[in-house]
Amino acid sequence: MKTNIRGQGADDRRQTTDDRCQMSEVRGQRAEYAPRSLSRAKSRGTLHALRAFTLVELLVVISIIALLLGIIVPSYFSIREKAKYTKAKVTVKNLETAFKAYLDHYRTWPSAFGPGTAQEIDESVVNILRGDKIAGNLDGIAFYEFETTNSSDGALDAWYDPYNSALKTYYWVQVDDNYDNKIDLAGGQKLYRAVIVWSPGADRTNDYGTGDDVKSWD
Ligand SMILES: [Ca+2]
Ligand SMILES: [Ca+2]
Repeated sequence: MKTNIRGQGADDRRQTTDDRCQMSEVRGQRAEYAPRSLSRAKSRGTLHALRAFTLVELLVVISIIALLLGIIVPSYFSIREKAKYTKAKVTVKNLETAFKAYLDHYRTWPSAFGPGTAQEIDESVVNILRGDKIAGNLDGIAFYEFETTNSSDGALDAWYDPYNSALKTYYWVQVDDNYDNKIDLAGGQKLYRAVIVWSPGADRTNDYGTGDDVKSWD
């Protein structure tokens, strides 16, 4: 009987232990649920905060991009204009050298190079300078290598717009056709040179060596 009582006591203690375990499980479940709920609440808050931050971040990024474009775009056009100026400057110098080489070889200017007034470097001049064996270059010497093989365009300058044929601008030349070692410019200025070459410049207007024209003689 005592044994039974003891056994019953042991059962009671086991039952109590089981109850504690169940309670612990419940607490554990609660403890488990509680952080999940909190986690979800936090997640919602974080998501909300994340969305708000993304919008702010987007505005900041847009502002930075606008600022950078404001710096880069003018720089790009400035660099492009400087590149065209440099190209024109090198070309007028090289063309002047080519005309001088022609004069050194033939000791005279052909009629195609103009009657002493400014003229565009057109097809007839290009054909002679590039080495066509024609009147004006019977030896067929190539004095200059032009970018284009289509001489009908003449010598298009650095500001020529290839996408707008209406904006064709050419290099210009004037030679000392009376061989007095002077070139009389349109404005009355005299230059002690055998030949000068220039580009109309960024305004695409021939200012006869003034304004923004790119000159071979300075
Ligand atoms: Ca002269
Ligand atoms: Ca000009």
